[in-house]
Amino acid sequence: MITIYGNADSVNVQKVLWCCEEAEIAYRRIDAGRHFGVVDTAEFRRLNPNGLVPTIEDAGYVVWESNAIVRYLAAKYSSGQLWPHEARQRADADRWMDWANSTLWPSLLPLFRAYMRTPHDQRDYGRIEQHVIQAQSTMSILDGHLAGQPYVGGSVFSMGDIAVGCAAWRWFALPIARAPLANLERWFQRLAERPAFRKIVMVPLIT
Ligand SMILES: N[C@@H](CCC(=O)N[C@@H](CS)C(=O)NCC(=O)O)C(=O)O
Repeated sequence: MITIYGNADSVNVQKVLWCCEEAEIAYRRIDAGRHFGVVDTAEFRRLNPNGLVPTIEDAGYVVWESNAIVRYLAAKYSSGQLWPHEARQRADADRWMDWANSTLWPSLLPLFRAYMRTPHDQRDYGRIEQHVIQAQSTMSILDGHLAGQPYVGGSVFSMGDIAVGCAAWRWFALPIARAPLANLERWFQRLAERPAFRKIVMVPLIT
């Protein structure tokens, strides 16, 4: 049984929870981060000096950084499935995982904050519009990639879809006007057919 520290509505924690559900890894989750606190305690900082979630413990072994956790769990518990064996197939999934953290989420976060983390009467809709344009441009990169293949890493579902899919849900769930991106929408529908995605990720966004 692994222990996952983190609040269930965090985009990064959801990657780990979704991975566990897909790979049928037994886990318990301890609320931490945001209003739950915990991350600033000395005990937690000994696990993760950054004071961030997700952080996991697997029989005394600690991992933090959501994508590193997903890679670790996929390699250990889902080798040949979530974790592609062939080096190039793995790199295909891997680079989109890094892209999710380096490019996709940073382009969605300002929009997410301006909408979900801002009270209704304080929202700046002009600024939100600018954030939507920026995010749309990033999503169109993913759309172009998905023109030639059904999943982020190639022909099968993999850890690559997990890292990207959690952010993509925010894009589709926000009540904003989006220009159509057919390949992206088809991929998202494929994810939405997965019970684990619906259970962990497709939950209402909370402020
Ligand atoms: N690069 C890190 C980012 C982790 C991160 O920023 N986590 C946020 C939640 S999504 C956090 O712990 N924030 C502090 C808090 O919630 O108190 C990862 O991918 O795990």
